[in-house]
Amino acid sequence: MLLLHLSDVDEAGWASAFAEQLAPYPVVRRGDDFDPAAVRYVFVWKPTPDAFDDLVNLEAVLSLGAGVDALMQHLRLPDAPIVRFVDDDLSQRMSDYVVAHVTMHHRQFTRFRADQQARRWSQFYPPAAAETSVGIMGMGVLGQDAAQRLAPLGFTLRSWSRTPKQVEGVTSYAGAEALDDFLAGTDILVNLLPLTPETRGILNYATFAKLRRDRLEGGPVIVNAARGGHQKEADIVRALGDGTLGAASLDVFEIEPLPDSSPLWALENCYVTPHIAAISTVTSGVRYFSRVILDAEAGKPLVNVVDRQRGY
Ligand code: NDP
Ligand code: OXD
Repeated sequence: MLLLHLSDVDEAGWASAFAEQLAPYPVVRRGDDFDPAAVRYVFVWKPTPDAFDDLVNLEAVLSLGAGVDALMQHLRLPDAPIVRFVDDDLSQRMSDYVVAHVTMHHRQFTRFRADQQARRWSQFYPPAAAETSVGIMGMGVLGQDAAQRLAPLGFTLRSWSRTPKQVEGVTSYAGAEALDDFLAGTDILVNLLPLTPETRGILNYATFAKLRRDRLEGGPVIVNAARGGHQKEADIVRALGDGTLGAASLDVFEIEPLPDSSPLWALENCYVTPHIAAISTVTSGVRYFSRVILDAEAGKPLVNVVDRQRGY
């Protein structure tokens, strides 16, 4: 039996799509009348504290989110494997966001917008893409997809991950000891890390001060589409104000929704989006997790299982 436990999304819509795809496999929602011991899979998003109570025969916890940081903090998380969402549709959506913001900053959107508003004809030529270095923090599923889509645009690419990566056209930096070298050659820093104790707060003033400063007019840029916990917003405000950063694109925030009182809303060189960079759609989510369930029921191993030790 599959149990759905989804908050803040259309649980009924997901349930009927799963029921149709998996029939005759039983699919229930938390308000339904069912035997908790019969539940083999629980599909969750923002689970409540009692979400896993009495689910004593779980094969797997299925996470609607690609990021499992909040789930890992659940106080009564069962010992079952956690399968996270990994899907081409999600990757494409995230790469759309990354490419849009990288090219916007490379082509000096903030400057030319200000010139337009001032009716100022000021010819300025941004550096060529090849002269502009995009550094991707987190070279997993999403980071690699973004790199593959940025490469044909001609950017110079580098990545930073826990372990070294061999991706054509991307210079790999790995481990905490390589972070400073990675930052020193980066003009546009794209964050696609998972949120773990090691990565929390990594987008801070000291990090920004280590980015390359001689390439982009106005200063280096950050693009954060991963988690708000990665960034220190007070440091971003300070860095945008004193020129340590030229601009920032932020899709995620320390507190979501971003409070009305946040200074980020009003900064001309800060581009705020409300955690919409990429969404797990019903179509892609049901297709992916139905395959996970049917394969597991057929005795095949689970895929994309979270390593609890690493936290992602
Ligand atoms: P993956 O697990 O596939 O990739 C994570 C990458 O980060 C890996 O390359 C890993 O290194 C690297 N990494 C992890 N810890 C460290 C560390 N301490 N130091 C250096 N590198 C590290 O994740 P995804 O690409 O699928 O997703 C990334 C994140 O994107 C998610 O966790 C989620 O928070 C966020 N996200 C945001 C969305 C949005 O709408 N804003 C939508 C979807 C996801 P290694 O390869 O060596 O293990
Ligand atoms: C995710 C997200 O982790 O939407 O999938 O943030």
